[in-house]
Amino acid sequence: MDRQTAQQRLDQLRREIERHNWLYHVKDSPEISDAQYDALMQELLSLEREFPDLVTPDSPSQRVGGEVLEGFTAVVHPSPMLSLDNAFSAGDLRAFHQRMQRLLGVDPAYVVEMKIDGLAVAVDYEDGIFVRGSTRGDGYRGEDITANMRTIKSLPLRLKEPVSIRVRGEAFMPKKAFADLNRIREEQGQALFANPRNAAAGSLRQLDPKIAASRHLDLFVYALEGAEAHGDTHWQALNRLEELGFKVNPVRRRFQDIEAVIEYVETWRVKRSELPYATDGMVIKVDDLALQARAGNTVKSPRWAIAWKFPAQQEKSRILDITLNVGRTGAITPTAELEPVQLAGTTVSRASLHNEDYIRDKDIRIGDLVLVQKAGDIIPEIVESLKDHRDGREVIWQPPTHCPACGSKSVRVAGEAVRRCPNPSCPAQIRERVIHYASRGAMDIEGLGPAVVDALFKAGLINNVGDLYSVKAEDIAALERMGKKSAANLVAAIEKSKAQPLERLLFGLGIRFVGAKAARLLAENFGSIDALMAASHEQLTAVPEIGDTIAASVVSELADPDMQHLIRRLQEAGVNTVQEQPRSGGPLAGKTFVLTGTLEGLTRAEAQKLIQEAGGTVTGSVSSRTDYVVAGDKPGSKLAKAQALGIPVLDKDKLLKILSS
Ligand code: 3BD
Repeated sequence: MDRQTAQQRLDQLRREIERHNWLYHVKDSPEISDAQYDALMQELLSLEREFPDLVTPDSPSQRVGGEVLEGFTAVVHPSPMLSLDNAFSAGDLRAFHQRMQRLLGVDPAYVVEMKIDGLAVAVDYEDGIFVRGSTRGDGYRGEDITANMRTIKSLPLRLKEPVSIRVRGEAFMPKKAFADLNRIREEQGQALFANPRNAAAGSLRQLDPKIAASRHLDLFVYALEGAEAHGDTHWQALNRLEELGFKVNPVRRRFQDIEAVIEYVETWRVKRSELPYATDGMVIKVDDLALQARAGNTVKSPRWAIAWKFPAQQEKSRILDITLNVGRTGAITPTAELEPVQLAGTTVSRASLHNEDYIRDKDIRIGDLVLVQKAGDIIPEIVESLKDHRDGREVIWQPPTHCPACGSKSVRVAGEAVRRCPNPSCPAQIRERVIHYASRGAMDIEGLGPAVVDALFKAGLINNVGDLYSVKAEDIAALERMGKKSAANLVAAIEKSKAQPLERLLFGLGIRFVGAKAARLLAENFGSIDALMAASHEQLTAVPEIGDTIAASVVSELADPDMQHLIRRLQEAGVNTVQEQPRSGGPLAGKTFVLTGTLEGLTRAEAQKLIQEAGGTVTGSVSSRTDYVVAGDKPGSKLAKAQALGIPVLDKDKLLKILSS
């Protein structure tokens, strides 16, 4: 076949395959058999093998999963992906409606949609071709997951019209795909996903798109950015999205009356378990786009929409025992060991009881029949003891006088709810500290989870965090269930963690009250661990958002000889303890910014972070050395000064544009 004929045939095949794909995965009404579909696909693949330079990104052949990525690239959202306010009762919905009436001066019509319990994503099309998929991330910045999104069969790679649009939706794993996946993982001895949402999120975070392709993900879209260009209402936008080839949830209705909305969400509370996908509520949106604009947004969420959360599912179970856990800060937490029950799709056999006051206030006893629920449908908790079911054999639990791990006398500091083990060398605390150090948000050492940490302890290969960097591959390989390969991988992962940014190390050290955010602020403001160790209480509290509690904890823990010894050992091992300078290669490298006024949907700290991550510097006052002034609502004198000096002034949209360029 000559090139030109091949090109024509390829075009034809792609259109045809995508149409059948759409018929099958979106419309749910296939016109050809699987065998016929396969034959078309085989022809496409063989032609593309013959003419590899004619392969296009929107070819259905690209859905099977392309090359393995090295990592995900960050993407800045052109306009922030806001969150949703929550309503938990009919009363909350009525209050929402009254707010709308007051704000808008009319009785607005509402669109009600299912709230899919998946992962919020955005998809971009240029001239009708799918070009990018991204996660919501923190709303301002997400990750580029184009390759994984392409594997979702209901996602159109080419729209029915050549429009350039951004669409938001929820990627999810259907219940059946989730059950199948977990069954296979169980057979293969792999960790199970707790729920379909985690499974969907985990699948979209795979660097190998072939894995994502094997996970049978799906996508419902629910928002068209710049919908005004396509009609007057959200309802029209949804229909327009359907026309363009997207999968829009058919469970959607328009109402004039809030009482009818309440009735509708109530019917779905009961019926939702029949749906083939997990939902955590319904979303109520003002239909008219002009009214939406009039209602506007808060920094966090649009005022014109609200999520009605389905109440948590509850089951009864019995407390078989109350056991103790010692955390990395020595906190001794009681846990209820439960008779296993099925709850919202998973088996629950434990629930945290938090502390002794919680147990006493709820009068929870060993042997009690209890009501268990999943908060946010993930973490199980005990709602109450069913006291009518007691037969007198229940046992009142006594708080531990000693640490269950090391036997030290436990202490309860006045004003604190928890009881603690005061011994910093307590093996249970050290275990938790190592697990925390290696965890995702901290040094992110892949393969160093609780089971491996336990094995390393048991074999005497480590006694604390500081030992990690001298563990040898051959010693690990000698452990049970650890091959040569996984030992080498683990050592490589430990080695790689040496280069982690200072903020991760600070978080990983597990200083009390220093969470990920405080760690970042400290790293940015002090620049190195040595500088931080030399910092006084006053210097610490001079950092905005660092209060007395954090400052006191940092000063006292960093002054501890064991901590100082650990930090020295980490430095000697080559662990990075200084803050990386702003990326010199960033798009804003060398540029100085000043912020003034409030930016809609973006706090000052967030704007500053985005600029710094792009290599720019943010200063407090305008001078001739300022390159740009970013002005929001109610700008101060800085704007006037910028104008006087002829310094370019950006609004929020322009800033986001530069950042995403
Ligand atoms: C759904 C925002 C608006 C466009 C903002 C009104 C918060 C997750 O099915 N509409 C839906 C669904 C989610 C939505 C909007 N409509 N925002 C919607 C949504 N039918 N799940 N979400 N999101 C999506 C979020 N995600 C993670 C963390 C915080 N917020």
